[in-house]
Amino acid sequence: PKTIYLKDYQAPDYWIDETQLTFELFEDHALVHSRLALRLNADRHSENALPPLVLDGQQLELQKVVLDEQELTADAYQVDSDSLTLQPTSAQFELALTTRIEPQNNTALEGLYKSGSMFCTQCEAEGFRKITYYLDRPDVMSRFTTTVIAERERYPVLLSNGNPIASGEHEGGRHWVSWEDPFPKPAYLFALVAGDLCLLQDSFTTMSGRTIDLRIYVEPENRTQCDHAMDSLKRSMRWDEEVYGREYDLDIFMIVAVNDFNMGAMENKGLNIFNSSCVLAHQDTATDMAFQRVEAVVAHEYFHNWSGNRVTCRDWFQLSLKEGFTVFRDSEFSADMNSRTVKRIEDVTFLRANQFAEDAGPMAHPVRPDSFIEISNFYTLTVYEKGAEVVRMLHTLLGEEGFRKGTDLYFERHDGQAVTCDDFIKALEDANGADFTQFKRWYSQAGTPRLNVRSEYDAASREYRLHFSQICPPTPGQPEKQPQVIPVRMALLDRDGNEIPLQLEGKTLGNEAVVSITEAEQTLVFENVPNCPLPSLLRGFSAPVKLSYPYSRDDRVFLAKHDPDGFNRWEAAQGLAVDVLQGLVEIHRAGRPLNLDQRLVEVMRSVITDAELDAAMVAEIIRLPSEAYLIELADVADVDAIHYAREWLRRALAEALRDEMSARYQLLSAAGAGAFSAKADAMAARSLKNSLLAYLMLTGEQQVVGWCVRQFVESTNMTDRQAALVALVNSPFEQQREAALAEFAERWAEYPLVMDQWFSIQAAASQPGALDRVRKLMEHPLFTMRNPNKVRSLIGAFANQNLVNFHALDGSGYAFLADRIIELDRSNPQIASRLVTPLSRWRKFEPGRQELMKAQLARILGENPLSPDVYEVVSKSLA
Ligand code: LEU
Repeated sequence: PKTIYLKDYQAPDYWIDETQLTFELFEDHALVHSRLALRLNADRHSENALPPLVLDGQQLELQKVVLDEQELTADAYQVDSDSLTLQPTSAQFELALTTRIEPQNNTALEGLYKSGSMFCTQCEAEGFRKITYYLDRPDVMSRFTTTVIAERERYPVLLSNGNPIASGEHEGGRHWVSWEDPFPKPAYLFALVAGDLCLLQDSFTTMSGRTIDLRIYVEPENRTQCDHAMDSLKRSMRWDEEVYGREYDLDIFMIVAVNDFNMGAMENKGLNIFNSSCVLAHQDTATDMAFQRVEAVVAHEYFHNWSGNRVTCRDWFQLSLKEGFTVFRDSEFSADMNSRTVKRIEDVTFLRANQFAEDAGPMAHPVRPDSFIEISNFYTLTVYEKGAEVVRMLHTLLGEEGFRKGTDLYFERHDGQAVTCDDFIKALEDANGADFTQFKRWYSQAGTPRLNVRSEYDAASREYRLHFSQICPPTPGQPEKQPQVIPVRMALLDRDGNEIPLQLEGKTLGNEAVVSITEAEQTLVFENVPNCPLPSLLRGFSAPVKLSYPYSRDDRVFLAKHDPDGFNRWEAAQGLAVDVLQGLVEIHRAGRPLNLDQRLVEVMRSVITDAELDAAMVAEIIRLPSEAYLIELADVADVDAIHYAREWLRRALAEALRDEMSARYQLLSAAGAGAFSAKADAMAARSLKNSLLAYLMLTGEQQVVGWCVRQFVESTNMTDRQAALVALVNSPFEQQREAALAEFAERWAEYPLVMDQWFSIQAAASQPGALDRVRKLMEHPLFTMRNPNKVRSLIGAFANQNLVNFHALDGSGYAFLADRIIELDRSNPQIASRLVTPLSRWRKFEPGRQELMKAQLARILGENPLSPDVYEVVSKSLA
């Protein structure tokens, strides 16, 4: 496999101004006819020396090549496994091709494939080349017209990008529809759908008064589960007008839900295609978390219409240009729709447990990578989530208004273009007279910077000094790093928890300020500070760094109770819990008995009994840091000790706070017993109630088991029902557990997304014997390795969430995962490659486990054939 480098980027030799496609769909094959209007890229070549035309194409059967109405014989072009090459004779010409493909056999789910009985496409990043020969690169933007022809009976609905312009009947029960997309786009945004789908329809009036036809297409049985997605779409459209001034541009906007999909969803122009898990939501079948995910993903794909489609990426190294920006946009949307602080806590928790681990592992790469073998491997947490953090920092540095000026200029300047991350930054700079030269290191340097802070107070001069030092650890290919710009949102608190007005080097800054740390070592001197304060640093997680300040546990308790900033109150409580847990891990490893720090109990007690505090915040505060996060924080992680200590602490807290927890649980149960509501406060109440239930179940009291079973049986929504099931599955009450699992499976057998949950709850349950259970579940009639959601819910949940069992000392978890990766690589390399992640983290563990994990990686690497996808991740993991 070949490595591709950003530094080798060259503009294309030819442009494609027009692309006309005709698809003839049959059960055992499809014919793709294309007609391309090509033009020499005169900036790169002269008409006197026309370069050969090299079109990308894979797994295609080429049937016909016609150059300017002349059919070419086979000696006039060359075909290999990745391309079609021919020699043009003029600077402007038309090329017509016919290729034959077999969508029904496309198990990789890239290009044109079948999901159940429908045809659909997934072209990003490089799937279009599996449909027809083309310049399959994002800087080639073309106007597409598409005609789809299929049997009317089986495929009454025929969709593609843009607006429908004509339709008609053919002989033999076949029909056709033509679509025209007036906006030039790269091939990765192409989409086609053919199926027997039903429709939820609505409309939206844009800020300029245009009426947009909104459509969500799903399989008939899912028709009642689309309202939330439609509502989310309308709110997204309004939000993008209000916050970014962006109006929708076509007359119609469509979403299609498919069951077999490698990722979450895809922003194809005017025709978004979604994993059904990111569209369908009804209280009977979807949890509150699923509702929020649908809202976020619908928004994300919709926002891409501007940040991605109207302005797209020049090359795939710039992926974060559209993804980082769009994740930032969707997370701000979710923050505006729900609780801003809680959304931030969720995002930060996710980032620290997962992206930080990626940044510390063998696949660490900058937000804008320098090289890759397989671009599919770079749809990563770094490109998406860290990329969004980078945009968030720019927003923090420029402020709301300055940022908006910058994005206005960006959209105006680059509309219809394929651009780079540098162009984005340049627009922000130009609109604000800012200089982000140093800031851009966030795009080029991998790794999570550490920001160490010390303080000093001088009572005589009333000066308070904060000494900052930053260091970014080496990552593959980057042994040394330069200092980055780290915006620190902060305040200083007095002994009552009040903010002290900030005076920094002669300037008065207000009670809260954003200071930029730009040097490896830097000291800030605050003046007129009456008493030694306690700093509240990195509020709202204003930079994706690992902050360390020598807070004592008492300081953390104080901040958890008194910091006026909600995010940092949570952060202080988390920090306390991390500190307590890390202490317990050490005590357990030393073979000494564990004891409970009462300060943590008090913090928990005070929030559980605080009826004023947002219930969702309480739920966040009492949730202990995850095992994954504790592993990430450790130099060498002792998985068993971490699991033991965390479970011990959960039980100890449940016992210590039994009365408070059960009182609040019962109050919340009674209050939630009425009609279902999907409003934020109702969701918050369920979230807290269910966290409390999980704790209370650890006491092992019969009475609590009774509550749990009752909640399982009586609840009228999936959130409560599933929470009760999780609590039972993780309990020692075998009879109740098995009964609940059986009843659940029987009741929801017809609902694939609900059954995904059923699989994943069992795969993640940490009791011994989990691997046997997972193996048995693989035999379940509803399980299939062909459906990515099923693979994620069983294999993925086991390897990523069931850490004690996955890391079993005999290596059985590793061998099992390697077998699945090898098996999947033959049908779906993208999904196989994603499953490698847990094994790639071998450096985190002790030598025994390291050897076992490496042995499995080596076994995978020895497979022949091996996809470039899996090859890249495995070989880099072993390097
Ligand atoms: N662009 C998609 C997204 O919105 C990802 C794609 C690979 C399906 O995240």
